[in-house]
Amino acid sequence: METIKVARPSDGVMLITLDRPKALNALSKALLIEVASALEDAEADNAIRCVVLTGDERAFSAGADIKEMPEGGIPMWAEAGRLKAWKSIERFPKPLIAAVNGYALGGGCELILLCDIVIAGETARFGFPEVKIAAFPGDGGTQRLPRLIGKFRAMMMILTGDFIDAATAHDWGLAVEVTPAGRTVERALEIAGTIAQNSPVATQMAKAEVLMSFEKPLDESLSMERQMLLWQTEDHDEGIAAFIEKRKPRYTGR
Ligand code: CO8
Repeated sequence: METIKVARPSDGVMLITLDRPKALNALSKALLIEVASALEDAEADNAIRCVVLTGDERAFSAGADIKEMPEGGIPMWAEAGRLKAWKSIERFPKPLIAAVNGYALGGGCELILLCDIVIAGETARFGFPEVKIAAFPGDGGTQRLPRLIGKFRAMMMILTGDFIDAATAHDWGLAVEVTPAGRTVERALEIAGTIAQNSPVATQMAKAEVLMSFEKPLDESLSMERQMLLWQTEDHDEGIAAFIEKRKPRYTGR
C-alpha cells in the first residue's frame, strides 16, 4: 500500500490511516482504491470485527484530489475503478469508525458519511467546499448529508462551502463525541475494542438494519427487521448461555 497504512492494534480491530500528508490526505484514485481494498481484506478476514479509519493531525482528508482533475476531466468522475471503490466502501458490512482530526472536506467528508460512528478531535473542521471550485458533493454528499443533519444545515454547508468546527459538528449530529486531538484515535480504538467483543454476526445484522432505515420505506424495513430477528444464530445461543452461566461469551460469528 502506498497511500494508506494498515495496522491491527488489538484483537479484532483494523486501523486504516490515510497517508498522503503532503496533499492533506486528498482522495486520489489510488488512495480510494487502496482504502476499498483494505476494507475488502477486513471483510474477508473473520478475525476482524471492526475497522477504524483516520488521517493525521492536520487532515482526515481534504477531499477529492484537485490536482488529478485537469488531466482526468469530467470522465474521471464516472471512471469504473473510482466508482467501484466508493461502492465497495459503501457496502462494507462490518462496523466502521471515523477518527477525525483537522480538515474533513468534500470527498473526505463524504467518506465520513459512509462510516457508522464518528469521533472528532477538537481541531476537526468539516466542510463541503466543492462550490468554491464550481463543483458539488457528487459522491453521495448531496443525498446523505441532509438525511443526517437536515435540509437547512446541509444547504448551509453545501451552498456556502464554509467549514464547521468540531463542537458544531457534534451539535448537528455529524460526530458523536469530541475528544482532545491527541485522544481521538485512542477513543475510536476503545469503541472498536468494545464492538469487537460483541458477536460479529449480530453487529453486522444490526448495522445492516440501521442502514435500511435510510433506504427503505418504514413498513418494508420493519418487516425485514422482523425477518432478521427470526434468523437464529449460534452466537445468539452462546450469548444467552453465557449470560445464564455468568461468564464471558465466546463468539464465533456463526
Ligand atoms: N487536492 C489536492 N491537493 C490538495 C487538496 C486537494 N483537495 N487540498 C490540499 N492540497 C494540497 C495543497 O495543494 C498543498 O500542496 P502543495 O504544498 O504542493 O502546494 C498541500 O495540500 C497543503 O495545502 P495548503 O497549502 O492549501 O494548506 P492550507 O493549510 O493553507 O489550507 C485547506 C488547507 C483549507 C484545506 C486548503 O488546502 C484547501 O482549501 N484545499 C482544498 C479543499 C477542497 O476544495 N476540497 C474539495 C475538493 S472537491 C471534492 O472533494 C469532491 C468533488 C466532487 C465533484 C463531483 C462532480 C460530479
